[in-house]
Amino acid sequence: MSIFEPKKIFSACKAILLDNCTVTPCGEDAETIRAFFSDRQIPCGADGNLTVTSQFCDTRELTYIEECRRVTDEKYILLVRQEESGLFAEIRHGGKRGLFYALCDLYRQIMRREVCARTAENYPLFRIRGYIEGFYGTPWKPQQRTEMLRLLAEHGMNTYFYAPKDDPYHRDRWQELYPEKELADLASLVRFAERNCVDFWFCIAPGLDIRYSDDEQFARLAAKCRQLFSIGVRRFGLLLDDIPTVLQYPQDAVRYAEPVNAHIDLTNRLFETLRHMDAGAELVVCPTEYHGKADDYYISKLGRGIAPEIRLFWTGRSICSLELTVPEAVLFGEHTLHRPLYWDNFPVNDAEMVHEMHIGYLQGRDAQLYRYSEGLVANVMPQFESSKIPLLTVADYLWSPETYDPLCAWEDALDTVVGADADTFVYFAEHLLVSCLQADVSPRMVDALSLLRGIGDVKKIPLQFSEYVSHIRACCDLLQKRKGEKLYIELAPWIEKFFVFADTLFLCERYLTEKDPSLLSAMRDKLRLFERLPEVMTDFAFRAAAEAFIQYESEGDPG
Ligand code: LTM
Repeated sequence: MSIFEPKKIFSACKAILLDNCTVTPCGEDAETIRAFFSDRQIPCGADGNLTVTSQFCDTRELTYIEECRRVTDEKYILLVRQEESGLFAEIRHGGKRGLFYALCDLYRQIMRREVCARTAENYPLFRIRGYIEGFYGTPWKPQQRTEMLRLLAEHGMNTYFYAPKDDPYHRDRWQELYPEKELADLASLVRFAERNCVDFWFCIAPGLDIRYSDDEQFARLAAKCRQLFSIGVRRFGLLLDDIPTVLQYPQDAVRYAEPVNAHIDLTNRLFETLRHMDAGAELVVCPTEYHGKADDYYISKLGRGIAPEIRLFWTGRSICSLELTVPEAVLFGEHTLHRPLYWDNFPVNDAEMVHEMHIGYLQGRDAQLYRYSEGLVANVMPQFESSKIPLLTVADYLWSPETYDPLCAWEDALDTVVGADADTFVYFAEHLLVSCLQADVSPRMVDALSLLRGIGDVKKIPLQFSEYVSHIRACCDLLQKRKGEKLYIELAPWIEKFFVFADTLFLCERYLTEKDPSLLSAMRDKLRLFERLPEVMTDFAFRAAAEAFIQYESEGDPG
């Protein structure tokens, strides 16, 4: 269910068309309302056709989430009513974020040119909802970062972790301060995040070469954090993933004996230093053993050794986990004395996954996980445009995990990213569902191809097959037409392979009417080309069906 589906509805919805919206901001947050809509190119003025007013309500109803048993500033009630004098939206909120999300809700309705006159309450269930730029590969550009941040903030995410493995100042050259330009870019991102109610976490990864026992090196780490502190960062991540699993220097071995002791000491010292800079500073640590059963020596000891306020990242049972479950989260809590903050390695597609393109949907995360974890941040793909699709589904899950429907969320995400052509695009996208979460093939394709075996008489070409092929043809036309656009440029290698798949189907369709054996051999050539291309698609089901067809038609059914 989309984040805009309220948790409670107090009155039935009456849809009201709203063209050429001009907002008249009123009430105690009038300036915030004006800034919000002006930022999004919705005109604001005294004689608008939508009056928006708001009020902070410091009550249980608006500052407490019963399901999570926690206080929040993210809840709101949106009342929209039509009067003779025009349309009125009244927001009651439990704090800054509640107001922001109510405005996002209204903004989406304005963009659809149809507002819903009703009274409804809404709030998110996970506390930390976000994404981490934590992949190996070319980091996103500053302008891409702000674009993604705005999109996901408008879909209810409240957290962004800056952790690009290939930003040299994040990892390889962690000891060096950021040069002026890079620092200025980060500073504007920090400000942008603040304006969009997103917590910005800066991560540093010194573990490749740090001498844990060396005070001078620690001073450099502190100086680097102080530099980020100077541009407004108050939340930090200490990433100790993908580093040597043994102590590299004799001084460290003498002082700590084992890596976990060095990690505990470094984490606690950094936390203390940050808290000296600002009593509200926060720290999360990513352990070297960041996945598994949660009861191993290293993670249990690390969790118990670090201050309780420090958060602990965890990717689940595996690096890229098929499932994240409540019993595992509980076990993690029991052994580490921390609730896991999930670093979810979906949709990331770096390292051995570079030939996969994860534009599918999140699934396999328990509906009740919000009760047993600190939250979840999804690691993104280097392909920025494509990442939007799965991330929007993550946003939906994190807001309403109990009613999350992966396929509905995916449909919404495709609508948002692809637009009016989403229904056609999906014929391509459903071939890219292979990831750590699933090995699904396109059910539509499997159904269509399963009809091919032993068709014989031309008149009996199954309608379902012809229909499927015409959808694929429309989809190829779309991919061809939009090939110059950013999303399609990123997807080009997979699109090329999809064209080979499509060509094979087109040949097959022709063969069914013409029965020309040369078409079978052309199909065979296409299949060989398809096999050679490294991009991961729903290869197996397709190849198996196509090969069986060619064999049957050339030699008759061996069975
Ligand atoms: O997952 C973690 C904690 N670290 C790295 C990520 O940076 C990387 O993107 C993912 C996926 O390859 N795997 C990791 O080990």
